[in-house]
Amino acid sequence: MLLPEGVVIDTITGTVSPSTSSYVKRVSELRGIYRDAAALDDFVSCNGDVVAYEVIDYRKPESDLAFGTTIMSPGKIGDEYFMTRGHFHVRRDCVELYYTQVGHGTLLLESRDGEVRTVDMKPGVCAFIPPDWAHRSVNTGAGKLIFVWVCAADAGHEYGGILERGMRRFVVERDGRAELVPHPKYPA
Ligand code: M6P
Ligand code: ZN
Repeated sequence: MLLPEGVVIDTITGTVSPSTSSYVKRVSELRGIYRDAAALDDFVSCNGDVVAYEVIDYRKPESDLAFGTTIMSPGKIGDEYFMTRGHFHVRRDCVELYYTQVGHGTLLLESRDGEVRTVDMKPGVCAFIPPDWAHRSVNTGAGKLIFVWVCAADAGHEYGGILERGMRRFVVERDGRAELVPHPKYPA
């Protein structure tokens, strides 16, 4: 039987206690998502293969909800900010919530038919991710971006399309500010 439990999410570091699993993604593992592969190689030779983000899960067998945190380092590959891979959910009826605790970012969303939206990520904002919208978090701030996510435990991640063709916008730094730039394959 599942028992009630108070799970502590540290308001500063984003650690989850107790958690059930976690993983990190290092810059070198994210090669395919950045438009400038040479900038990625330069980054790794100058800074080492640093952790771009960490995902910590609380998920219990028999529970239909999962939650956890994502802790994103600040950084850029060329002019593109550190970001997650981006995915649709395999289950097309599943929503997800992202509640930002620390930092500043852009949540980039894209529907199956190519509509693009963003939600500003800053402390106190709970982003609603509707069913069947791809989502990618981009850390546009100078420090860590930490958010709590909640979704159906069996939502599943669909990465293929995004990885192959990219999202329709890049989030880049221009004159010290985050700006959206259309992907050349998909003019705005
Ligand atoms: C959020 C959630 C996770 C996801 C993670 C990283 O924390 O949506 O389910 O895995 O972001 O995003 P991605 O898997 O796209 O790299
Ligand atoms: Zn998701």
